[in-house]
Amino acid sequence: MPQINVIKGDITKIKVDAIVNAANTTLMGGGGVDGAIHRAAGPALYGACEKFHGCPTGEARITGGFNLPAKFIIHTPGPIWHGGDNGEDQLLANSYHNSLLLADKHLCRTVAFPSISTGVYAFPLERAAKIAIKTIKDFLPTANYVYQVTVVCFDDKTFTAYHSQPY
Ligand code: AR6
Repeated sequence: MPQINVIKGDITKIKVDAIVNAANTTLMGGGGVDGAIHRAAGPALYGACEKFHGCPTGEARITGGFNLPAKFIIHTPGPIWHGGDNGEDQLLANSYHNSLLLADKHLCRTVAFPSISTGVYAFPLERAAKIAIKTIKDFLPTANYVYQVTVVCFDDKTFTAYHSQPY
C-alpha cells in the first residue's frame, strides 16, 4: 500500500530517493528551504541549476543530490500568493503533481516534500496543506515507482496543518 507520512524535521537531513525544493523561477537559490538545500548540497548544485535557465511556476526540474543524503533534488517554484484568484490553487497542485511525475520517471520510490509556498510566498497554510495532501493522494495510485511520500514540516504549526488532513 502506498503511504503518506507527515513528520517534523529538516528536509536536508532526510535519506530518500528525492527531496523537493520550494524554489523560485530562477532556480538559482534563495532563502528558506531553498537556501538550506543549497548550503547542504554544496556549490556544485548551482552549476547544475544554471543549465536549466529557470523554470516556470508549477513545473519541476531534477538534479543530483550532491552532498545531500537524497539521490535527487527536484526543484519546483510554487506560486506566490496574490489573494487566491490568480490560479494559485492550480499552480500549487501542479508543483506537487509535476514533482511526483518527475520522481516516478527517475524510478524514485521515496520522495520528501517541504510545505511549498507557505513561507516567503505566503500561501495560506491550511489551504496549501489541503491541496498538497489531495494531490499526493490522487497521484499515488497512478505511480509506477513512488510508494512513499513524506511531508517534512519545519515548525509545529505546519506539522499541525498537514497532520490534520485526511492522508
Ligand atoms: N526543511 C524543511 N522545511 C523547511 C526548511 C528545512 N530545512 N527550511 C524552511 N522550511 P519557503 P516558499 C519551511 O519560504 O514559501 C526562497 O527564497 C518553511 O518553514 O522556504 O515556497 C525561494 O528561493 C516553510 O514552512 O518557500 C523562493 O524565492 C516552507 O519550508 C521562495 O523562498 C516553505 O517556505 C519560495 O517561497
